[in-house]
Formats: sequence, C-alpha cells, structure tokens
Amino acid sequence: MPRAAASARSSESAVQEIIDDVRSRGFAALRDFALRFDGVEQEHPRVPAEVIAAAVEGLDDDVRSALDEAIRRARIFAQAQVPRDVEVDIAPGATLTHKWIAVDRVGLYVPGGLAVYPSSVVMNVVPAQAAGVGSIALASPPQKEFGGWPHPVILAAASMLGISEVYAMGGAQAVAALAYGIADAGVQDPAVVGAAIHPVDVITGPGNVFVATAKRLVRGEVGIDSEAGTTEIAVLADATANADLVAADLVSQAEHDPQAASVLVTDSGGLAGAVVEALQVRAARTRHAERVRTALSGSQSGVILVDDIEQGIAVCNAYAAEHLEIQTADAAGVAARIRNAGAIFIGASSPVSLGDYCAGSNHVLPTGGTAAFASGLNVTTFLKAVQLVNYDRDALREVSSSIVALAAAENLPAHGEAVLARFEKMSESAS
Ligand code: HSO
Ligand code: ZN
Repeated sequence: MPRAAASARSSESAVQEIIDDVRSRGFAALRDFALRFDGVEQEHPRVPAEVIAAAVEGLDDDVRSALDEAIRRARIFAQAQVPRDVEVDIAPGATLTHKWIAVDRVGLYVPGGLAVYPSSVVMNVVPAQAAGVGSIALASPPQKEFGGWPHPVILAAASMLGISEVYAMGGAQAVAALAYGIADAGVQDPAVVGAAIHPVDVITGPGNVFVATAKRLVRGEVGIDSEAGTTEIAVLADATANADLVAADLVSQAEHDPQAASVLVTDSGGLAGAVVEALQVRAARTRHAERVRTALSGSQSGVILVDDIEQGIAVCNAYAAEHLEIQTADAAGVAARIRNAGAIFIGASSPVSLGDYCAGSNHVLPTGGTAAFASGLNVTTFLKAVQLVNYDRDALREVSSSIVALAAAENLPAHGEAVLARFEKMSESAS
C-alpha cells in the first residue's frame, strides 16, 4: 500500500520532554515554547474577550454565512447521533440501564500551520455541544502576524459557537496544558485573563505529528479522539468516472500538506491514464502547486490498477483511507461493501471538499489506516456510558446460588457471602 512512513514514534521522547516541562514549569514553559516555536512573546495564552470581539467584528459577510450554514448542518447531524439510554428488565424486579453521560470538560485543538482551519472549530465544537459538554476550551497556535493570537477567523468561528475560553497555544505544549491543567497562584476565575487553565477530560482535534504524539502520550490521563494525522484521499473509480473530477479531488487533499496522500484505485487503464494527465494540468496551475506536486509524487500517493471493482473494494478495505470516494456505476452498492474508511463519499456529486466544510458530516477522521478500528469525531467521542444496576431483594435471591457458585469457582468466597448475608437472619449475622 502507498503510505507515508509512520514518523510518530520517532518524536516520542522530544514530545515527552515538552509535556514534562509544561507540567513542572506551567506558564513559564508555555511562554518559552511560544517564543521558540511560534516566535511570539506571550504573557498568558488566554485570548482576551476584546480580541475575540474584534475578530467577529472583522469577519467577512460571506464567510460568516458560510460558517452559519456549516454549523447548521453539522448540528442537525450531531444532534441526531445522540444515543438513547437503554433500559432492560432482565428479570422480575431487576432493571439494568445503559446511560450516556457527557464528560465534564473538553479541550479542542485547532491546528495552525500551513493553513487556517475555522472549519475545524465547527467540527470539534458542534459534536461536543450536541453531546452536552458543559465546559469547552479551545487551543490554537499563536500567530505572529495576528499579534500572537490565533487567526481571527478561528476566533470568530469560536465566538459564533458561543465559545469564549480560547488559548493561543499549539503543539505538544497545548496538549499538555489541557491534559494536566496549569495552576496559577494568582487569579482562579477562568473568565479572567491570567487565570489557571483547568484540566480537561477529553482532548480532540487534528494536528501535526507533535500534537498527535502528545495526544497519544497523555491518553489514559484523558480521553482522546482517533489519530487525525496527515490527510488522505482514496478514490475508487471505474471507466464511468469523470477523470478531470477525480483529478480535482485528488489535488484538493494534496493541497493540505506535502505529505498528504492521494490514491486512485481503478480497474480501468484508460481512466488511470486520463487522471494522470488531468493531474499534471491541475497540479501545475493550482495555487499551492509546489506542495501538491510534492504530495502527488511522494511514495504515499499513486495509482493502483486492479483487475475489477471486486478487487478494488478489497484494496480499499486494506488501505482504510481517511476519505474514500466511490466513483463507479452503482456507487451506493459499492459503498455498502466498504468496511474500513473514515468517511465514504458516494458518487460524483459528493466530493471530499463537501465533507470538509458543509456536508454536515465531520472532517476530523482517522488517518494512517486507523479507520480499521477507529471512528471519526462524533457525539459519542464526548460521551461515556454508565451501567445502572437495580435489583430488588427477590430478584437478588433468584440469582444468589449462581453468584455463590461462581465466587467459589474463583476462590473468592467473600463475594458469595456478601450476597448470602442479605438472606441470613439479623441475629445470626450479628453473632
Ligand atoms: N480534509 C481535512 C479537513 C479540512 N479540509 C479542513 C479543509 N479544511 C481533513 O479531513
Ligand atoms: Zn481538506
């Protein structure tokens, strides 16, 4: 399979050092990293309300209404995902409940780097809010050209979603600050700039290799979403596909990063040739031509010729792409047979760009083959289930001999005695 060499492990010790430094030196460490990695002098990472207000003020009308639409669709889909609690009467007088509860506080990461991602603010915040998370903090790298604060469109998007706790911090140091919190001897009110950063329960969001590694290292201390690393698109297409549209979609994701992966899987030699030709034309004239050319010519990108669509499906399931487009006859039928993909885009009118912004689906998706076991960001990322057990005395008596037998088999007789004690006479158990 064409896939970038996994580089995450190699940065583990460097990332652990950053995390340890933030844990021991708190804001002083954050200040040092802001200067070293972002070239920004920073007193405290908390973005002041006036800076956020100014960003909202300056927001372009077209972008504002586009964000509104993206938020509206994402909300509808996220709210529909909220799972129902399940209650089962397992026996007379015995009830079990599987109850979903939102985590108390989450930290959402929005990358800076080669592009600005206000769309990622929407993708992180909307499912967290739909899940019912009460406290949401957002982190995004400080930008030198914006006074050391995150990009104004990111701040504006946060504000449109009702998020006011935003920190200008990026990389592994941001993940560490969110995971462990930073105590401040001074102000404790989170609404006040200068206050402590309170630790979160779950950290989500895409990021570079440092962010991804940091999330992996703090996992256990906090929950994290799936690893959303460098973007990937695979297109499964047959001779009925439009070569130029396939090429346009392959270029669209290559634009993210020189390491991005664009893979075509096809049973048609004719289509493969036409796509490669169209790629050359599009790659040459696109704005980020350099980045796109590097991504397309990397070993992580390529064309896979298969004997038939059957084999193409097998290849796509083995590859487990972050984004998989199906551009074949009976695209829906083919899509139904895909088991491993972060998101599946069905037919010529469902390009990945649609899902990146406005489909209503989420664009924080598992990369690097992790779609074989992981899910894209969704409402359940921010929920945990608690099991409620409620038996009455007769219902307990009914299973008591089974409990005693199993306890004896495990050589844990006190477990059985705890049940039997409930059915012994008070005088006996007291003596
Ligand atoms: N394709 C990216 C998300 C994105 N695209 C944001 C544009 N902006 C990863 O799914
Ligand atoms: Zn994209």
